[in-house]
Amino acid sequence: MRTVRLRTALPALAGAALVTGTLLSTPAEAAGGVKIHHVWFDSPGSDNRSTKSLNGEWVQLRNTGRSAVSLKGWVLKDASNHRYVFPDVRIGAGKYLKVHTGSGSDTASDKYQDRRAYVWNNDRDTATLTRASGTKVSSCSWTTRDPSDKYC
Ligand SMILES: [Ca+2]
Repeated sequence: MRTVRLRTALPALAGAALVTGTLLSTPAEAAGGVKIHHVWFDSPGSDNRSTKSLNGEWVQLRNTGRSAVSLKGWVLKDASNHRYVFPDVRIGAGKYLKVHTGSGSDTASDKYQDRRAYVWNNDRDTATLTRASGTKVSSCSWTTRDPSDKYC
């Protein structure tokens, strides 16, 4: 009985592997290469809500894939569901993108949430990145055991 099940399961597994292999070249699979790379959750100095201090708090994404990925509509959120929705921006293969909490002018490598309050808790929190569809792509958690920042 067991042998029969294995024999029938193997071709199915091989088929699944083939399908996965085929999908590797699609944009959906390439999107899997985007990760939360580094989070600076406790900005330097006192938390005085100055623009400089707010922007000293950031999340850096990295595209580890081999093709550019559009982040349009993707969401970066904390454990309390404070959400940042990405504009129509692409992250190139092997490139980094930093999302600052405070105000500023967006560039190719730096985006600004334009907030007047901190988002990433200093004691513990989780940053989560999802696609526009809501599918989770990456997350990063920290506690007071970590210093002011965390590599994920
Ligand atoms: Ca903070």
